[in-house]
Amino acid sequence: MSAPYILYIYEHCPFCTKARMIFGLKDIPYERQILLNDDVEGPVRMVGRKVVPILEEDGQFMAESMDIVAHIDAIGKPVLTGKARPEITDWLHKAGKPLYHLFLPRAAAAPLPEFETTSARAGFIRRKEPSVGSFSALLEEKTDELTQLNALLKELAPLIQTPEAVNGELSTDDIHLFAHLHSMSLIGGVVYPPEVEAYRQTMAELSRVGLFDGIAV
Ligand SMILES: N[C@@H](CCC(=O)N[C@@H](CS)C(=O)NCC(=O)O)C(=O)O
Repeated sequence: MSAPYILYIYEHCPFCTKARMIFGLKDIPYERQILLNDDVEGPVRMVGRKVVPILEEDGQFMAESMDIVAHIDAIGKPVLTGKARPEITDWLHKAGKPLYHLFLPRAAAAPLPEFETTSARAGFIRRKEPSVGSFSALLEEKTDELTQLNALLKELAPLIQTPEAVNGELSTDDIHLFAHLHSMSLIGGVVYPPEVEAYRQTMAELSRVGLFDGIAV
């Protein structure tokens, strides 16, 4: 019998990482369907707009990563039982800008299935470039933002309470934090303090979402 859950994603999409994580953390099987980045018709037919992640369950469709996380976590015994901490929210907020400036041009060039066709890759560049500036310029000027990110990772290290859960007990902070670290793994030259390294490796294993380390540039 096929898995009752189908998750439609792009591999680079941080919101999709969040939705994928809860299945791994709960050990619930699901089928992963990677859409082409310029497939508009598919998501529109499912949820009325071009967006991922989308969860399909019994012919019903659900969008919104954290709704999917809450929905799957509510099956049986929830695992995200810990409290969120404002320090983590603040850190995620601070890291967001340098992260996405470094991440987007690399995602646009990465060998990912959602960019398998030329039109899918070109469409991504056309839509995303205006929000951050020329991807080729960003790739050349990386030093400043890389320095910022490495400094932020030093600030993150003492906030990590255990490698299995940033606040000691799994919470939505782990979903948001690992999604950031997963995107970051596409960026070469990032220096992970030991606590952050242990956390991202452990979380990759627990959530069964592989890091991009092998294709980082
Ligand atoms: N609030 C949504 C945001 C999802 C989202 O923005 N997904 C991006 C991909 S990372 C998307 O589908 N954007 C439309 C596009 O790529 O055209 C969620 O949390 O699921």
